[in-house]
Amino acid sequence: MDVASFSKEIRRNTLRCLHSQGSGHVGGSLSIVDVLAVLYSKHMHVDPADPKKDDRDKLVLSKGHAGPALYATLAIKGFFPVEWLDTLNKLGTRLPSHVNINLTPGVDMTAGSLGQGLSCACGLAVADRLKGIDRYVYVITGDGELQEGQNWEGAMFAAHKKLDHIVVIVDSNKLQIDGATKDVMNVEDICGKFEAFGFDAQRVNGHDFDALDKAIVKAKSARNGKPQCIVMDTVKGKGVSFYEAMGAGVHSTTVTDEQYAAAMEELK
Ligand SMILES: Cc1ncc(C[n+]2csc(CCOP(=O)(O)OP(=O)(O)O)c2C)c(N)n1
Repeated sequence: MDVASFSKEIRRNTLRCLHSQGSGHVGGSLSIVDVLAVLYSKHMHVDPADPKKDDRDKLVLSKGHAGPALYATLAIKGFFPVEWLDTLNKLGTRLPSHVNINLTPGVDMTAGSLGQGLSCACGLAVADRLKGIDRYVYVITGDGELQEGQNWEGAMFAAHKKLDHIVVIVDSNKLQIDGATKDVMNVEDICGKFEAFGFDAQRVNGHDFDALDKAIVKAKSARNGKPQCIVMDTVKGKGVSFYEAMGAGVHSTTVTDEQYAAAMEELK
């Protein structure tokens, strides 16, 4: 499957997953679909048949509320049956709305309380160094999430420890729960901030597969003692016209039978 088809399948299955619950974090799930498609088709060294493989690359989905997009990706890759997508947040499910390392094959870190993912990645990366394991640790954060101070403690630590196998990917969809990130508490200049903390930083269109791929290749090949940051310009609700048009309201919204049918029509 090419990246564009993979991405479309992830979008369709993300909405399938959210539709099973009737509502959920639609906007921030859809905005990271394209980077998940690029990561899991070209970069993540993982084995669906052996999710805990020692030398696998790890992904910390710090914006853990976007679990449905990761679940869709992992299901398509074969980490678990796609039917699990119909159980989001139901009693006894393996797919809670926010990601949990103990429940879902392929999920490498629990998240949901925002702002902690980079710190978790630092712990994973230091452990790799102690154990002599060579891998990449990717972290996906939201732009609103960067308002949490713990991110910057993590950034300082990653740079100090020269954790150059950490790649932080910021989903800059410009919206959080309550409105535009620039109005709630401006986090720009994101690249400049990470650079000031000792990272290399790049900014790309988060829906351009080639640009994403090139940025990830560049980040992986740097290995210059600096942790890496990729800021993606994205659209919240990307891929479905009526979700894209909703503004901040798309953060957590409904996926009714009618909306699901209309979205599937757009994503044919
Ligand atoms: C510590 C913490 N505070 C508040 C929340 C509730 N919350 C969930 S998502 C969200 C908005 C996050 O905005 P952003 O990081 O921009 O996410 P995205 O737009 O990519 O979904 C908030 C405040 C939370 N999960 N954790």
